[in-house]
Amino acid sequence: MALDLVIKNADIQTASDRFTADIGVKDEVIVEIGRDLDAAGAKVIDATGMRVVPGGIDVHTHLDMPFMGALTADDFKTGTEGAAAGGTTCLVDFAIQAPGESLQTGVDNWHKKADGKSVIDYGFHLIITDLPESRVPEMDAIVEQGIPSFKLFMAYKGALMSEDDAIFRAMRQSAKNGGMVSLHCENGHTVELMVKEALENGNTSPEWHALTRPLACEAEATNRGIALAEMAGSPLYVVHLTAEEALDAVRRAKRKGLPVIAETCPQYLYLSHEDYQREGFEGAKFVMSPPLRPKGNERALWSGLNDGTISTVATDHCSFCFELRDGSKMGKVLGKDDFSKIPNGAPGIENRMQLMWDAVEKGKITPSKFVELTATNPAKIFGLYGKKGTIAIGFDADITIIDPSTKYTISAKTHHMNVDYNPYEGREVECTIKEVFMRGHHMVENGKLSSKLPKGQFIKRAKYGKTLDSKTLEPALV
Ligand code: DUC
Ligand code: ZN
Ligand code: ZN
Repeated sequence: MALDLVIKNADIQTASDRFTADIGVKDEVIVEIGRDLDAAGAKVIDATGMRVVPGGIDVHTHLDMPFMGALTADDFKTGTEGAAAGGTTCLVDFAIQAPGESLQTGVDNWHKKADGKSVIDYGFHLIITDLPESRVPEMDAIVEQGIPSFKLFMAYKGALMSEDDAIFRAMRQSAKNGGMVSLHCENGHTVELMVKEALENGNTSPEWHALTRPLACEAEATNRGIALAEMAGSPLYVVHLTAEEALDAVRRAKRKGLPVIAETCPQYLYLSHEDYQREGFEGAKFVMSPPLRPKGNERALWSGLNDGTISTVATDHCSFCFELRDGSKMGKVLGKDDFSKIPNGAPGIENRMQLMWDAVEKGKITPSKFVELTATNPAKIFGLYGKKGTIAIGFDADITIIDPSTKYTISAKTHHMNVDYNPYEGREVECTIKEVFMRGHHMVENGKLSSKLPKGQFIKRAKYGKTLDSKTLEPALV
């Protein structure tokens, strides 16, 4: 068979194996893996000295999202260009049902935002903000459209927050229709109260964002969310887990055999509460929810990654510029005199793979764990496996080639995201993203984002516990 692309001498790393072979690609799919493949007429990349891993899958992004009176700086074009530059070839973004709106309207709006703009393949979760009993059956149609995951917020009272009864309804319906509920676990009632008191006492600086959302605020909500899912008999995905006490709750649930899955993000592994104490208003760059945690907490998260309590590393990419841009209301400076008005969120879509491979180089995780966390588990948990999530015959040719011998310094001056700062500014990582292919399309060439980028496709994902080729997954895998 005449191949379109051959990656020669690839030191291939999957979640379970490492071996050296050539990878042959035809019509966007991996069709051969073996020694000395016939490359006549094909584009040839020699990967000698590199590490070859599955393209990253980021299952937690917020692109083109209106929030807290602002709009994220990255839309589906700039956000996915950043993703591609950083070795991520597929993402699952959060569509939003606004209060009073049907679930379908939320999904339709997100298709309009992404269609024709995304340069990598994508799927959606749906954020539910308004779920009276009468609306519950609408969830079934969303699952059937290949959107089998929903997110509900236990925080952001008066905006995104759902009460326990709505969460419980969503979980019970998911248990029936093959969907899964994700939860943002923070107690929105205590946050509201503590924020009000802080402001009344004249405490307005960014650090107070974290002081009003302590570790126990997340742990309480995580425990409650797990109990609700247990009552509903449904799986639960805990997004952006940060607190050691919340991790303990997930560990206990897993020990009981409950299908509770946890995600964390690089910011909670690499940054800390001390970043809120930077000079002037700089701390605003790190205002996100849950907040960054005191130094030392990250040790528990690394343990959680290594012992399997945490299954995925996603970004929660939610980029707001620091300064106001072109008179628009995008900036963190909206909260200059009141931390509660700082748009919550930080960029990271471009840096996840580098930061996590840096952890491989520093011995914090193994190369197979890297693949598991950044691609294989996300694919399995969110119904992409069979098409995405590993390097194997029949899978999309989503391939990232990492150069572990060249260091890279992260900076807003060189990143591709449309945001005027980078929370990891100046950090050196022990690798560069050298080549990236998405369905065989060459997106990063010798470390540079290509000027000819492909169109990403919406991926209809499989239901919870299934793969796209209709196989059933072992619950133990996640
Ligand atoms: N947390 C953020 O920091 N931003 C968006 C939503 C969220 O949960
Ligand atoms: Zn969240
Ligand atoms: Zn989020």
